[in-house]
Amino acid sequence: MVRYSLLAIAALALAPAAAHAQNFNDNFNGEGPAGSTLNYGSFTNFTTTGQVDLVSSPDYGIICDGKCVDLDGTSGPGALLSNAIAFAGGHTVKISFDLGGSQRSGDSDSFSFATLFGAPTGINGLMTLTGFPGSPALVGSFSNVTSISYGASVAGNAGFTTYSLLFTPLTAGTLQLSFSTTSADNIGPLLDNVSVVAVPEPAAWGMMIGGFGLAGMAVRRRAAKTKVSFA
Ligand SMILES: [Ca+2]
Ligand SMILES: [Ca+2]
Repeated sequence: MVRYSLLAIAALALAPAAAHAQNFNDNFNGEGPAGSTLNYGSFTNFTTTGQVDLVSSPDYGIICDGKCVDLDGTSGPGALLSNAIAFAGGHTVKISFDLGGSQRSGDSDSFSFATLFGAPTGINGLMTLTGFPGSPALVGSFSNVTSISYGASVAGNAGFTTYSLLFTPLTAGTLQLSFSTTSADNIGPLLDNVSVVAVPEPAAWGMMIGGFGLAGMAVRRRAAKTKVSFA
Protein backbone atom coordinates (compact mmCIF):
# COMPACT_ATOMS: atom_id res chain seq x y z
CA MET A 1 0.00 0.00 0.00
CA VAL A 2 2.74 2.43 0.92
CA ARG A 3 4.75 1.47 -2.10
CA TYR A 4 1.78 2.10 -4.37
CA SER A 5 1.23 5.47 -2.76
CA LEU A 6 4.75 6.62 -3.43
CA LEU A 7 4.57 5.43 -7.03
CA ALA A 8 1.36 7.33 -7.52
CA ILE A 9 2.84 10.56 -6.29
CA ALA A 10 5.88 10.06 -8.50
CA ALA A 11 3.62 9.64 -11.51
CA LEU A 12 1.88 12.88 -10.71
CA ALA A 13 5.14 14.74 -10.21
CA LEU A 14 6.37 13.62 -13.61
CA ALA A 15 3.24 14.79 -15.40
CA PRO A 16 3.70 18.01 -17.41
CA ALA A 17 2.51 21.03 -15.44
CA ALA A 18 1.17 22.91 -18.45
CA ALA A 19 -2.46 23.44 -19.32
CA HIS A 20 -3.94 23.29 -15.83
CA ALA A 21 -7.41 24.69 -16.27
CA GLN A 22 -8.00 26.74 -13.15
CA ASN A 23 -11.54 26.65 -11.90
CA PHE A 24 -11.25 28.38 -8.56
CA ASN A 25 -8.50 29.95 -6.48
CA ASP A 26 -8.87 32.21 -3.45
CA ASN A 27 -6.03 33.30 -1.19
CA PHE A 28 -8.21 35.97 0.50
CA ASN A 29 -5.44 38.54 0.01
CA GLY A 30 -7.59 40.88 -2.10
CA GLU A 31 -10.57 40.52 0.18
CA GLY A 32 -12.13 43.49 1.97
CA PRO A 33 -10.61 46.83 2.88
CA ALA A 34 -6.98 47.17 3.91
CA GLY A 35 -6.15 45.45 7.17
CA SER A 36 -8.26 43.01 9.16
CA THR A 37 -12.05 43.01 9.29
CA LEU A 38 -13.76 41.35 12.23
CA ASN A 39 -17.03 39.52 11.52
CA TYR A 40 -16.46 39.88 7.79
CA GLY A 41 -19.33 38.73 5.60
CA SER A 42 -18.69 40.14 2.12
CA PHE A 43 -16.47 37.51 0.57
CA THR A 44 -16.17 37.51 -3.20
CA ASN A 45 -16.38 33.74 -3.50
CA PHE A 46 -18.09 32.61 -0.29
CA THR A 47 -21.21 33.16 1.71
CA THR A 48 -20.94 33.10 5.48
CA THR A 49 -23.04 31.62 8.23
CA GLY A 50 -22.43 32.92 11.72
CA GLN A 51 -19.31 35.06 11.86
CA VAL A 52 -15.74 34.71 10.68
CA ASP A 53 -12.85 37.17 10.89
CA LEU A 54 -10.81 38.29 7.90
CA VAL A 55 -7.31 38.61 9.33
CA SER A 56 -4.40 40.49 7.85
CA SER A 57 -1.08 39.02 8.98
CA PRO A 58 0.39 39.77 11.55
CA ASP A 59 -2.66 41.27 13.26
CA TYR A 60 -3.65 39.62 16.55
CA GLY A 61 -0.39 37.68 16.39
CA ILE A 62 -1.65 35.62 13.47
CA ILE A 63 0.97 34.86 10.84
CA CYS A 64 -0.35 33.86 7.43
CA ASP A 65 0.30 34.68 3.79
CA GLY A 66 -1.33 38.10 3.42
CA LYS A 67 -4.86 37.60 4.63
CA CYS A 68 -6.55 34.48 5.96
CA VAL A 69 -9.80 33.58 7.69
CA ASP A 70 -10.38 32.81 11.37
CA LEU A 71 -13.39 30.51 11.21
CA ASP A 72 -14.41 31.51 14.72
CA GLY A 73 -15.22 35.17 14.29
CA THR A 74 -15.46 37.76 16.99
CA SER A 75 -19.13 36.82 17.29
CA GLY A 76 -18.49 33.31 15.99
CA PRO A 77 -18.50 30.45 15.34
CA GLY A 78 -18.81 30.65 11.61
CA ALA A 79 -18.84 28.80 8.34
CA LEU A 80 -17.84 29.56 4.77
CA LEU A 81 -19.70 28.11 1.80
CA SER A 82 -18.22 28.71 -1.63
CA ASN A 83 -20.19 29.74 -4.65
CA ALA A 84 -20.89 26.89 -7.06
CA ILE A 85 -17.75 25.75 -8.88
CA ALA A 86 -18.20 23.99 -12.22
CA PHE A 87 -16.22 20.93 -13.24
CA ALA A 88 -16.05 18.95 -16.45
CA GLY A 89 -16.79 15.27 -16.74
CA GLY A 90 -13.92 12.85 -17.13
CA HIS A 91 -11.23 15.26 -15.97
CA THR A 92 -9.54 14.82 -12.63
CA VAL A 93 -10.28 17.56 -10.11
CA LYS A 94 -7.91 18.59 -7.35
CA ILE A 95 -9.26 20.38 -4.28
CA SER A 96 -6.78 22.03 -1.93
CA PHE A 97 -6.82 24.31 1.08
CA ASP A 98 -4.44 25.36 3.82
CA LEU A 99 -5.60 24.96 7.40
CA GLY A 100 -3.79 25.94 10.58
CA GLY A 101 -4.43 26.10 14.29
CA SER A 102 -5.58 29.33 15.91
CA GLN A 103 -2.00 30.38 16.80
CA ARG A 104 -3.43 32.12 19.88
CA SER A 105 -4.38 29.32 22.23
CA GLY A 106 -3.26 25.89 23.32
CA ASP A 107 -6.85 24.73 22.96
CA SER A 108 -7.91 22.52 20.09
CA ASP A 109 -10.74 23.58 17.80
CA SER A 110 -13.16 21.54 15.77
CA PHE A 111 -12.91 21.83 12.00
CA SER A 112 -15.28 20.51 9.37
CA PHE A 113 -14.75 20.43 5.63
CA ALA A 114 -17.20 19.25 3.01
CA THR A 115 -17.47 19.10 -0.75
CA LEU A 116 -21.16 19.35 -1.65
CA PHE A 117 -22.17 18.29 -5.14
CA GLY A 118 -24.93 20.15 -6.96
CA ALA A 119 -26.39 16.83 -8.06
CA PRO A 120 -25.45 13.23 -7.19
CA THR A 121 -22.19 12.57 -8.98
CA GLY A 122 -20.38 9.39 -9.87
CA ILE A 123 -16.68 9.69 -9.02
CA ASN A 124 -13.73 7.49 -9.81
CA GLY A 125 -10.61 7.21 -7.74
CA LEU A 126 -11.28 9.52 -4.82
CA MET A 127 -7.84 9.95 -3.31
CA THR A 128 -6.42 12.04 -0.49
CA LEU A 129 -3.01 13.48 -1.32
CA THR A 130 -1.85 15.52 1.67
CA GLY A 131 -3.13 16.69 5.04
CA PHE A 132 -5.90 14.19 5.61
CA PRO A 133 -4.93 11.38 8.00
CA GLY A 134 -3.33 8.48 6.18
CA SER A 135 -2.64 10.49 3.04
CA PRO A 136 -1.91 9.65 0.38
CA ALA A 137 -4.66 7.06 0.22
CA LEU A 138 -7.16 5.88 -2.32
CA VAL A 139 -10.54 6.10 -0.63
CA GLY A 140 -12.42 4.43 -3.45
CA SER A 141 -14.84 4.95 -6.33
CA PHE A 142 -18.46 5.77 -5.64
CA SER A 143 -21.81 6.21 -7.36
CA ASN A 144 -24.22 9.03 -6.68
CA VAL A 145 -22.00 10.94 -4.30
CA THR A 146 -23.72 13.92 -2.72
CA SER A 147 -20.92 14.99 -0.40
CA ILE A 148 -17.38 14.29 0.71
CA SER A 149 -16.81 15.35 4.29
CA TYR A 150 -14.04 15.46 6.83
CA GLY A 151 -13.93 16.48 10.47
CA ALA A 152 -11.01 16.92 12.81
CA SER A 153 -9.75 18.60 15.91
CA VAL A 154 -7.01 21.13 15.18
CA ALA A 155 -4.48 21.97 17.87
CA GLY A 156 -3.95 25.66 18.44
CA ASN A 157 -0.25 25.37 17.69
CA ALA A 158 -0.70 23.33 14.50
CA GLY A 159 1.05 25.06 11.63
CA PHE A 160 -0.63 25.60 8.30
CA THR A 161 -1.01 22.29 6.49
CA THR A 162 -2.10 21.81 2.89
CA TYR A 163 -5.04 19.44 2.60
CA SER A 164 -5.63 18.13 -0.88
CA LEU A 165 -7.64 15.45 -2.59
CA LEU A 166 -8.26 14.22 -6.12
CA PHE A 167 -11.20 12.62 -7.83
CA THR A 168 -12.49 12.15 -11.36
CA PRO A 169 -16.16 13.00 -11.88
CA LEU A 170 -17.80 10.83 -14.51
CA THR A 171 -19.99 13.67 -15.74
CA ALA A 172 -19.89 17.46 -15.58
CA GLY A 173 -21.41 19.18 -12.59
CA THR A 174 -20.89 21.70 -9.83
CA LEU A 175 -19.60 21.56 -6.30
CA GLN A 176 -19.44 23.85 -3.29
CA LEU A 177 -16.82 23.81 -0.57
CA SER A 178 -17.82 24.21 3.07
CA PHE A 179 -15.48 25.10 5.95
CA SER A 180 -16.65 25.51 9.52
CA THR A 181 -15.86 25.24 13.20
CA THR A 182 -17.86 24.98 16.39
CA SER A 183 -15.23 26.91 18.33
CA ALA A 184 -17.01 29.75 20.10
CA ASP A 185 -14.32 31.65 21.98
CA ASN A 186 -13.37 34.04 19.17
CA ILE A 187 -10.22 32.02 18.54
CA GLY A 188 -10.60 29.41 15.86
CA PRO A 189 -8.78 27.51 13.12
CA LEU A 190 -7.32 29.50 10.24
CA LEU A 191 -8.09 28.94 6.56
CA ASP A 192 -6.19 30.10 3.47
CA ASN A 193 -5.44 29.25 -0.16
CA VAL A 194 -8.57 27.44 -1.28
CA SER A 195 -8.41 26.06 -4.80
CA VAL A 196 -10.20 23.73 -7.18
CA VAL A 197 -8.36 22.94 -10.40
CA ALA A 198 -8.76 20.51 -13.25
CA VAL A 199 -5.70 18.29 -13.49
CA PRO A 200 -4.54 17.25 -16.97
CA GLU A 201 -2.75 14.03 -17.87
CA PRO A 202 -5.45 11.37 -17.70
CA ALA A 203 -2.75 8.86 -18.61
CA ALA A 204 -0.89 9.45 -15.35
CA TRP A 205 -4.12 9.32 -13.39
CA GLY A 206 -5.02 6.08 -15.13
CA MET A 207 -1.70 4.60 -14.06
CA MET A 208 -2.43 5.63 -10.51
CA ILE A 209 -5.86 4.05 -10.51
CA GLY A 210 -4.38 0.89 -12.00
CA GLY A 211 -1.79 0.71 -9.25
CA PHE A 212 -4.41 1.20 -6.59
CA GLY A 213 -6.97 -1.10 -8.15
CA LEU A 214 -7.01 -3.82 -5.52
CA ALA A 215 -7.09 -1.46 -2.56
CA GLY A 216 -9.80 0.60 -4.22
CA MET A 217 -11.99 -2.40 -4.80
CA ALA A 218 -11.67 -3.46 -1.18
CA VAL A 219 -12.77 -0.06 0.05
CA ARG A 220 -15.55 0.20 -2.50
CA ARG A 221 -17.29 -2.94 -1.30
CA ARG A 222 -17.26 -1.72 2.26
CA ALA A 223 -18.09 1.93 1.72
CA ALA A 224 -20.37 2.22 -1.31
CA LYS A 225 -22.70 5.02 -0.25
CA THR A 226 -23.61 8.48 -1.32
CA LYS A 227 -22.01 10.40 1.53
CA VAL A 228 -18.28 9.83 1.83
CA SER A 229 -16.70 10.78 5.15
CA PHE A 230 -13.14 10.72 6.33
CA ALA A 231 -12.43 10.02 9.99
CA1 LIG B 1 -3.79 34.51 2.09
CA1 LIG C 1 -11.38 28.12 20.01
